[in-house]
Amino acid sequence: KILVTGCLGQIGSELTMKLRNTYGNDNVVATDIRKLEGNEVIESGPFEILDVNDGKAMGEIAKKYNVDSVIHLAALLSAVAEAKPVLAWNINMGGLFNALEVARELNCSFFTPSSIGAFGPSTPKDKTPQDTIQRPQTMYGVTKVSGELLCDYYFKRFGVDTRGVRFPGLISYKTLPGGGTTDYAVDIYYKALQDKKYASFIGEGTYMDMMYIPDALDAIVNLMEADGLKLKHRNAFNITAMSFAPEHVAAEIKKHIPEFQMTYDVDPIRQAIANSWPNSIDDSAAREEWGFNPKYDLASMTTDMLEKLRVKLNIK
Ligand code: VAH
Repeated sequence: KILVTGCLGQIGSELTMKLRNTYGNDNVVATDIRKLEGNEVIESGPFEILDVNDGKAMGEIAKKYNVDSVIHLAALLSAVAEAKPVLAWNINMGGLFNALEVARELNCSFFTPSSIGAFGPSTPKDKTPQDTIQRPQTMYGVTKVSGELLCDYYFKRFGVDTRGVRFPGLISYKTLPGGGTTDYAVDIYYKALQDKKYASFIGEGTYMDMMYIPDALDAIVNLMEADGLKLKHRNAFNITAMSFAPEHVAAEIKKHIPEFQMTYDVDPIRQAIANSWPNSIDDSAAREEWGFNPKYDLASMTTDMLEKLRVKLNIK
């Protein structure tokens, strides 16, 4: 049985459905701090309200359902974390600590995502290595690199089977963008269909690694099912599917919506965050150690995103 925290977030809302389709509805216990009536995640299997800062409640839910795997997704993303750094530390680190303690007490396997945000300005920016300097200067990055170290500690000190990936920007259509720096690459698809124009808050020429959500979900399942004895790394693996800048997404969208107009209205805070992150990362360790192999590139992602959003937004 799998316990998922943050089940209504960008990753959680789609991962929970994939896990339920794969392992059976009743084998995935979805939790989040809020309840969205009628949401498919709430309706399709066990759901519990859970504030991840309440370690006691998390332990009680884990014991009630006798879980043997914890997928901890509840966290604040980079831009929100920069606006509320104390809250971000408390949720991102307090929640993680509680989830690791539950996994230790109940001998669960454990997954939590890190991010390209775990790298900082002194990290090599092009083809960022799996093992390299990590001195992020955002609160989000501080919690991500601290989280990686804490998860490695729980593996080495207590034998908890912890695994993680450093996600690039994730692009999906089921949830609205939630306070990330890479979320311009989600916003743009909505606005292209709704307004046929978009003012990007990230500047031209700003390269960041990105991935379409189906590849992200496959990566989590494949890593969790991998043979632990073959893993030389654990927290956390660099993974990426593509690296692009805003003008590249705009050009790809134009192939579908020729009248689409892109302008720039750069947000200095999120631009500064983006500038501190890599342009492209090297994911050879993930490919070698557990067969990571993404399917979507910018062209196929754009075709699918526009198709799915036309249905969601009821736009011809
Ligand atoms: C963010 N989407 O922008 C998240 C992610 C690599 C980016 O961490 O904060």
